Amino acid sequence: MFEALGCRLAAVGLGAAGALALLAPGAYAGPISSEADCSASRPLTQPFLPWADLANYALSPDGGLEAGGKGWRLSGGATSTAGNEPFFVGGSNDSRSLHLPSGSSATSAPTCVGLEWPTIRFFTRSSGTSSLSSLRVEVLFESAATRATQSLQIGTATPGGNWWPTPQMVMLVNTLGALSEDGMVPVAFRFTPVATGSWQIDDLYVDPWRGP
Ligand SMILES: [Ca+2]
Repeated sequence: MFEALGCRLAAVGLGAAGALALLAPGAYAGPISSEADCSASRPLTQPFLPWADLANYALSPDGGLEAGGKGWRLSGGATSTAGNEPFFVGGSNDSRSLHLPSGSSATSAPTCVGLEWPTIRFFTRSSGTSSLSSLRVEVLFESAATRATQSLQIGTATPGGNWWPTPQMVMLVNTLGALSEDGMVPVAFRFTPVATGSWQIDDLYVDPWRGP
């Protein structure tokens, strides 16, 4: 079964790479790629081990908002706020998270992903939501041809009053790394509340797909 699933995922990945290649051929050159440091060292931890997720993850740049949202682009009232997710997976002294009121949007500091960096995972909680509410999650990347920023929705977080990790979200854009010289694609992640309610997110991690 796992072999079949693996083949299917590989087929999906290659299909996505082919489709996305039409959007972003060649080298990257735009605001996301100019701010992303693809050579930065990224220590690996297992932040989701308490939820039976054995994968190693790297924290996205200021993914825990402990630097006040350094490198993030915040609009519509999104702001770094006091209060950490209660599991303190990033460190026992962590004290901040990201507040996203209805009508706001936040784009993470740029980072780099490649074929071996397929998913992201983070923590959320929400309040004042309705059955129509959700948090839209997109990956942003650039077309070398036009330098325009492209977006692709990669997941949706569902409302919940208590802090909890999201499911892993497969970004697909990482497959474009196969087309670049260093194997990496500069990306950023955008979070947007849909319908009523406000959200908090914390500890945005990227999975480098390496075993524990
Ligand atoms: Ca934090």
